Amino acid sequence: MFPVCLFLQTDRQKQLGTTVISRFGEKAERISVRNINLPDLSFASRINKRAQFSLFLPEHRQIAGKLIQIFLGMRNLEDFWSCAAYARNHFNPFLFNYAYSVALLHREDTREAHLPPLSESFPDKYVDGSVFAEAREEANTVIDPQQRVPIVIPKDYSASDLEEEHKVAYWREDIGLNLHHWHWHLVYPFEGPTEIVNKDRRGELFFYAHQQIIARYNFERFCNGLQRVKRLLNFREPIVEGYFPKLDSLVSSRNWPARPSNIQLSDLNRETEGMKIDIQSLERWRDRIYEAIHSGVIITLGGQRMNLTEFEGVNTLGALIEATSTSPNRPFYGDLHNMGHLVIAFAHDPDNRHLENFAIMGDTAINMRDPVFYRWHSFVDDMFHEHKRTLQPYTVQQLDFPGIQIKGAEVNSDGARRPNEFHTYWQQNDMDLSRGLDFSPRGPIFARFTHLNHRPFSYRIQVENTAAGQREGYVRIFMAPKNDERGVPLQFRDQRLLMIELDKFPVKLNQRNVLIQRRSSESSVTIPFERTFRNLDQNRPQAGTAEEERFNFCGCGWPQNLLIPKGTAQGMEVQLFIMITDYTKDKVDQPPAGQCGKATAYCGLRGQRYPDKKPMGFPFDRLGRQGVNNLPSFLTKNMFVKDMTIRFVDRVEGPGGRNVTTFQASG
Ligand code: CUO
Repeated sequence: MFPVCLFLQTDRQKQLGTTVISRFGEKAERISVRNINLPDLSFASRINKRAQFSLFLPEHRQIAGKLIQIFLGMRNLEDFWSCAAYARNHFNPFLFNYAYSVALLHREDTREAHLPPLSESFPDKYVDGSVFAEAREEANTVIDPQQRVPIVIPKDYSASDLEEEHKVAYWREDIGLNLHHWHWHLVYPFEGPTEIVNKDRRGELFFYAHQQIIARYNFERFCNGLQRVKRLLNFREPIVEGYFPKLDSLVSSRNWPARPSNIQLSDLNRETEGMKIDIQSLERWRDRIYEAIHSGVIITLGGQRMNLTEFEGVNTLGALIEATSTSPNRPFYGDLHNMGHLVIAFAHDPDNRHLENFAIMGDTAINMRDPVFYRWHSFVDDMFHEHKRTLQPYTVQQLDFPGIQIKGAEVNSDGARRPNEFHTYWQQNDMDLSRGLDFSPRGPIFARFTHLNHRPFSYRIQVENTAAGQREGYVRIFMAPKNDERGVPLQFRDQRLLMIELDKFPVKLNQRNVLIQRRSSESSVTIPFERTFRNLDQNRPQAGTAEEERFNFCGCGWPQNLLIPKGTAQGMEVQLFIMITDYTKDKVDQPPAGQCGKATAYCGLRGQRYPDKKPMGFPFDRLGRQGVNNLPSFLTKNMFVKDMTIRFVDRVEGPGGRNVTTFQASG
């Protein structure tokens, strides 16, 4: 058993040698902490205990990187716990939580550790702030905790329909979505020991994971009658989209600031955070990166020329744009993506005259709630596409799988009368706030939230193999809207950027006619709802059992409930795209994936290489070859397109009982 939340039981003067509690609600466990000689951790106290923590702030990032290095360097588990217990008691809780979580995910001896979702430790980052006053009231009421009624969070609490952008707030504010993004950045820290920063194709995955966020967001916008998000290319133009998060903080001394509509970005000069950055610097870095893309050459720190090659180029660009500590030349190309987050996050108080904190754009745990996140990331995304547009389109030979032809495909949603329809609806679920409150209630206190969901479904794909011998195929499934904002069929050059990955898996093609069947729950993109919210499940298997092993939390993965966009009440027209490539060419030889090997598409594989040799986003990462104007003209025999609809029913399905956390597992 690994302590996930470390709570020192005794007072802080006793420091080490005391007892640590790992708390899972009622199931508290005591773990002895050894007396050890601690390394010098005083650097970590530079971040005030009550301050918000941001990975985008260079000072915070460096301190976190150092702390991670120390946690990873502890010789054995006991020493690691002892060191972590000290850090938990002495330093900023967000800093501690981040560094400890990254260490748990990367230490060999904590491979099986359970990492609780951040929504459990810090529920104030995920639910309407007004809930906590009610929670306090509930806690003070003398009733049996089992009889408590969940506090219902209204579906629309952050804005009204007067604000157009609010139409997609249900998606931006989805708890599982934000947890996925937080977890992605835990798996891929941009500062720390090189071996955990410089993972296999990390820069490329930064591009792809965020490209898919933008593609999915635009898809969702189409479902709600909105246009594609506009990239924030001009840093001096007012930002039309405002955002008022309604999040209170139980830990820090300030609540999350809002950003009014039409705010203008300004140069930052904030002594408190040691931040001095001009808009002009962002512009200079932007222009230098575009120049590198157009010339195909990067100038390294040592002054050498480095080509942006066909397959490695995107990875190098990722390190350069994000920017990670492995950027080939940070002084010259700067820290564009991270600093952009900060300049936007401080737009309401750039010189600290109001002593205000950064807004949620500065926190990877919650910044996907804010519309401006997508404007910024569309800009970042387009830089990668600009590079991809310089590459030769894939030839028919590169796309085809000779002898393999897809003859037909069908999707069946559970309980649906007709094939080829996805069905979406609202679902309610309860989350227990009690473990993350700043007081100790007796028993659980549930908040009930509403999220999008869809009926589970399955694919049936008919394949013909006319080649001699056995073949192994890699099935790639994507989906995109059929029409643009005006209802006009999308051109290939636009539709490819809206393609969202739904699944990818190997198959054996041993006979002439093969029927492939696959459930939505098997998707290589998602993790199940229960895993996103592990501790919401009261039926969680007993600790230490083999059953629990299977239930292990590996929280990086797109939330299953958002696998399918919302669609429309009339039935939105979409196109399902299926392709089979030669698995013997795409396969990466490595040991089979372990517990966390499911949601690999956006998260990669823990401790292993990305399990697909093709460029991420293939075959839609490049422009179409000559003559390809639309999806049908792009197809080779090993591809297939099926027109489908996504039908949304405006009905809320409840969790089914008071204080009972049940899951309508979505696929
Ligand atoms: Cu994930 Cu900007 O990289 O928030």
